[in-house]
Amino acid sequence: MSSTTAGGGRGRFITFEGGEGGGKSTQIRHLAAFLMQNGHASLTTREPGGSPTGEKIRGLLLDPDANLDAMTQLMLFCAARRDHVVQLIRPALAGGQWVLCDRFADSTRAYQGAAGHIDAGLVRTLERAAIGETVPDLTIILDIPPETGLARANRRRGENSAADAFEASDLAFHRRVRDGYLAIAAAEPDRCVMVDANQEEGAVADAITKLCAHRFSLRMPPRS
Ligand code: T5A
Repeated sequence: MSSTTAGGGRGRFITFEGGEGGGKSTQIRHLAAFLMQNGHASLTTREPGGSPTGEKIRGLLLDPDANLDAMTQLMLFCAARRDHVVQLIRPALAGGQWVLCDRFADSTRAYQGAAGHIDAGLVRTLERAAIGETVPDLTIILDIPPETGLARANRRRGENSAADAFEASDLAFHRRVRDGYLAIAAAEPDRCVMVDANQEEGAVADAITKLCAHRFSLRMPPRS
């Protein structure tokens, strides 16, 4: 978690979503810098995790040896999310910070719901219990073919460390994750915007900068 302290006004909640290796962490760094140029303090956080208890639950969820079924994962993700929302996200928004979150409730819809075959109604019921009214103002879905995203994630991890419990899932699972995100974007076009993540890092950053400038009436950086 990292935080900047300049700026003021009402906080906004922006989540980054998508399959493995889409570049969420990379793009959050670019957006935080752009927001700072506009005088907005931002808090960067992630799921699973974000709060001290959430980070402990993260350890359980990503352990490749834990062999958790999708229902157990669902409950743990929602418990971790509830703590994260209560302990960190709501206080930051109330204090005027912009919160940039690497994954949030849509990950559960896509991974445990669409890919893990858990009933969508149950997923949504637990989502409401976990987040209440704390719904993102904007969700940026970084769309990338799973083969490309997994290759990026593998390269970053290197050959000597093991894939986590989700990276190790088969390609069919990751295709269902992508389909899940496409369905979310189609169902909630006001909140969710798909961005093509299969392009050079700077091009993705430009697309997100323009999108946020337009959505939140921010000043674009001067052309270099
Ligand atoms: N999960 C999570 C669920 O199943 N349900 C849930 O409810 C939640 C919240 C979390 C796992 O948990 C699952 C989903 C995940 O499998 P994680 O370790 O937090 O796992 O990892 P991810 O969120 O999947 O994120 P990644 O670390 O895989 O990737 P990012 O953040 O999307 O990508 P990033 O920025 O780290 O970039 C990856 C690599 O690609 C390069 C970067 O330099 C880096 O090496 N890169 C690019 N290369 C080429 N072109 C570009 N445009 C690039 N952008 C970045």
